[in-house]
Amino acid sequence: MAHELPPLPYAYEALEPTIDKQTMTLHHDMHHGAYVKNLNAALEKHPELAGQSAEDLIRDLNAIPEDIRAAVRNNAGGHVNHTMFWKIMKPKGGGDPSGPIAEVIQKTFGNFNDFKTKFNDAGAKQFGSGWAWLAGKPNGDVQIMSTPNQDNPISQGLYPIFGNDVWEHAYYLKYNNRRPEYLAAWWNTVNWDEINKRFAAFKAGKGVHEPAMAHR
Ligand code: MN3
Repeated sequence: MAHELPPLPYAYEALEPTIDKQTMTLHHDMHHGAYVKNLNAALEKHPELAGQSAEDLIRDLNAIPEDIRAAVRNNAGGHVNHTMFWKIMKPKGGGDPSGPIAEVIQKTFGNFNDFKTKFNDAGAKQFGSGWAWLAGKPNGDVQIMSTPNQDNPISQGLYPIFGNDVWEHAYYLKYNNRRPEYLAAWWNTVNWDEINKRFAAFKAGKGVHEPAMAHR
């Protein structure tokens, strides 16, 4: 079965003023759309992989045939990352976290402001394109990290609780080269309910299968 571009769960302009309509339109329809299209094109060469979820494909990249490994890494990665990204944002989002994610942030980083500073720093220092993450470790702890390109913590045996896209395509129209300004403003879009759902899945030991996407 072919991978599909999920619809944006709100209007293109819904995250304004933090993220503008044109950026959201291009980012979802063109960039995410291209990852899905290119992933399906790569998989046509290896129909034996057709039944695997995008998460499964990037979980063990060494298991992917070498002739499509880079394409799967970039495009299944891009598909997984953006499918998460749209859902962990929402109109009128932001504010302080609550529930279990607030507790683990306080326990691990001291307080929310220090956590945000460290997370934004990881995003600002990621050279070129990539992502900043809060990732879950196999022992149940969490850590801040960054990845280049469309790499996802799944490929390192970690759980992607949430991440922010620091590719220029995510912010350049509005913020130009001011990535730190975008990183600081982005918290106004965050959907803590969705992040708490992902954190609960991590804590429940559900691995990195997203219920909506796993099909095995
Ligand atoms: Mn992107």
